[in-house]
Amino acid sequence: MKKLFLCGRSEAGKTSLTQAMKGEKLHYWKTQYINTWDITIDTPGEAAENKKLGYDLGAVSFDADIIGLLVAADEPFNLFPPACIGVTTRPLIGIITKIDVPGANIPMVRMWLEQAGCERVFCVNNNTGEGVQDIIDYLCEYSDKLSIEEVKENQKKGLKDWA
Ligand SMILES: Nc1nc2c(ncn2[C@@H]2O[C@H](COP(=O)(O)OP(=O)(O)OP(=O)(O)O)[C@@H](O)[C@H]2O)c(=O)[nH]1
Ligand SMILES: [Mg+2]
Repeated sequence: MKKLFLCGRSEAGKTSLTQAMKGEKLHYWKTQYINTWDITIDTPGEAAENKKLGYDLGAVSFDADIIGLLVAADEPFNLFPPACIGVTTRPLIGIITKIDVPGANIPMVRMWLEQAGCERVFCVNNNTGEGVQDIIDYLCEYSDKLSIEEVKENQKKGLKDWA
């Protein structure tokens, strides 16, 4: 299973998603610094909201296999500019959290994430666990290690080298 880097503004639901993916009961825990777990790298929202702290995110993201941009379904503005994919060397996915809240605008948030370059967009409710298994399945789709022959075969088919 690939490791997922979680990036998004404070309160977007990054820590809750980590807990939901681990099958833990949700318990609020403000992220103060970057935490590396077995399945995710959980970052503080402030790092994504501050240009200078954002450089840290860029560096640490290289420790993960997949970059996840999290946006809550009721966020009033978008933190991620179009074409974020251009500065990553990893597959980029979008995760829309809080799909259960009043005022959720999933089509708008999906559009933001697609414009950022996300190859897949997942919708989750961390409280109930809805949609969480889809992310786990996606992370398991990627084989852990590829031989050079497999990489070459993927290249012949026009697939990404790491797929
Ligand atoms: N209704 C609803 N609430 C959620 C969901 N996900 C997270 N929350 C709530 O949103 C609040 C913030 O969640 P966190 O997971 O701590 O957010 P975070 O992105 O880790 O925030 P920082 O650590 O500050 O960066 C908590 O009170 C969660 O219970 C969701 O899918 N639905
Ligand atoms: Mg957190």
